[in-house]
Amino acid sequence: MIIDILTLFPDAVSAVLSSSMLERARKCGAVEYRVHFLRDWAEGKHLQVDDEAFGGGAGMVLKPEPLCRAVDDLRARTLKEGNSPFVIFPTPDGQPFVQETAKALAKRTNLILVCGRYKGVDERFRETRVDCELSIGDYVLTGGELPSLTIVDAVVRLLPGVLNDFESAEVDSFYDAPLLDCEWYTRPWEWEGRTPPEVLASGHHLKIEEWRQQRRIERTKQRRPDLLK
Ligand code: 6GU
Repeated sequence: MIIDILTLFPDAVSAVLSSSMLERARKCGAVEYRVHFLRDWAEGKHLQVDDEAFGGGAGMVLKPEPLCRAVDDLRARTLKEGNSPFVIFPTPDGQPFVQETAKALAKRTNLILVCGRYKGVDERFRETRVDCELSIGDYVLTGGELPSLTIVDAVVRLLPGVLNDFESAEVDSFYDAPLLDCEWYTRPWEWEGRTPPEVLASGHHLKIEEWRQQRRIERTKQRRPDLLK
């Protein structure tokens, strides 16, 4: 998979991509990241990418021309490579980004993520260049960088070869049933007078799996009853 990210903060985005699991995924060849500076598509002496909102109020709004030119260039490059790009615009008024969304996006060959700014991106860019608008939750962030990186992380870890068997995505909370995960423990067996449930020391794998599944259901009932409806 190739992921293009268009942003006004390329260094911040690249710093996150070159750390942790996302970097490991790149090194193992599962993904390639291409980070682009929106200002490279700006014109004029001041390389202006935003302007005041028509009608006043709000703050500055990202102008449509640099955004559209940039996405057109990134799209053209992807098409020339023989692939079709999918343009995502993270925004608090988008569709909820959930595990099912991540699974669907993981099947694509090319994603283009456009990091906007809260309150404002010219609506004509959204109408004409964007395939999908996604929100990562009901709260407001200052820009689309963290949501874009959140989406990238959730998608990349689903790509073949990124996780080992132990980390395997198939057993995650939410992977096929929307359940929370069970409790996990490691050494020492006793810590501050507290010990894990005895079944975990039984060596009886079937019983252990039954217990874990029961705990997933129980924890979901207690913590997120909305998921069971
Ligand atoms: Cl996608 N963008 C911003 N700026 N804020 C958000 C969001 C996205 N999702 C939740 N809050």
